[in-house]
Amino acid sequence: MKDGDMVFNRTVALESTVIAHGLPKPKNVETAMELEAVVRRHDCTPKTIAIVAGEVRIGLSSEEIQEIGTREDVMKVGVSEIPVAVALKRWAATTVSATVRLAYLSGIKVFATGGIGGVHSTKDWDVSQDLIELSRTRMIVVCAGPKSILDLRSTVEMLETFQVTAVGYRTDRLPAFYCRSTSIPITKVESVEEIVSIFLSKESFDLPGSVLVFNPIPERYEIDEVEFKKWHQLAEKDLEWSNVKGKDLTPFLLSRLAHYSDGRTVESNIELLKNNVNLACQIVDQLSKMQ
Ligand code: PSU
Ligand code: MN
Repeated sequence: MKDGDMVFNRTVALESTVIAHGLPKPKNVETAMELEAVVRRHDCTPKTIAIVAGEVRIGLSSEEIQEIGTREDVMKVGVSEIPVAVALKRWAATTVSATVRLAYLSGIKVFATGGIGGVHSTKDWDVSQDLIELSRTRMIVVCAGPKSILDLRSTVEMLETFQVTAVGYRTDRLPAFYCRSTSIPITKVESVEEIVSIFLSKESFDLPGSVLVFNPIPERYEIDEVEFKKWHQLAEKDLEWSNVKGKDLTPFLLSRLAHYSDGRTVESNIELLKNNVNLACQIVDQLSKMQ
């Protein structure tokens, strides 16, 4: 990382996997630009993180956002693959785990994303690196829950096992990405002041790991659970027939869901991202007041 990449206050980190592998073209690039614009409207600085031809970038230019959203050879990297992308001089989109680590290394404290990875419900072992990274690295991470395609109970249990401090923003039930709520209980916080207090308390005890904030999708973009289940089952059927595994699993399921829902899941995904970026900016504001 270059010296100029060191940033501290009023910065919100954004990930790039959602651009390169999570959303369909051309909505992916439009969304990435829009998220940065939302951050700027709050008088904060957006830093979309990725690896450009082997170079870690804390903050992409508009041209680079365009390129990462259109190139066909963009890797999807968690923390473990950062060195591979760098050494082999590849273009790479960073997942939650890689984004959290690189953001932390450059002094950023707040990161907004859509959904975190977690425990997949496939019969083969498939647990996202995101969970381990959240247990290791100090960051306030705003998300709309684990993706609804995951085993949600196991994901929450795993977060607990890994000592990740997780809270629900104005909800005591785990939100699950497209759905505002599930039957899984979580600790509720009422305000950004509480979120920042929890983060500062964690720091004072020298506890590593992130404060993970679950922010439910805005009501009008929520997808009905029964309807979602229908699309999800169809997507899982397609998965059975395909040979898709590992890293390609999430992008595959997301694109099948987009297909069966006629774009509804994509619209919801974009809106929950904006909603999370908004909350992240409020947290940055509060953090600068309380630090
Ligand atoms: N949730 C989405 N879209 C995404 C992701 C999550 O709705 O694109 C990405 C995030 O970058 C997350 C990653 O960190 O998927 C998790 O991938 P895996 O399950 O392969 O660890
Ligand atoms: Mn995986």
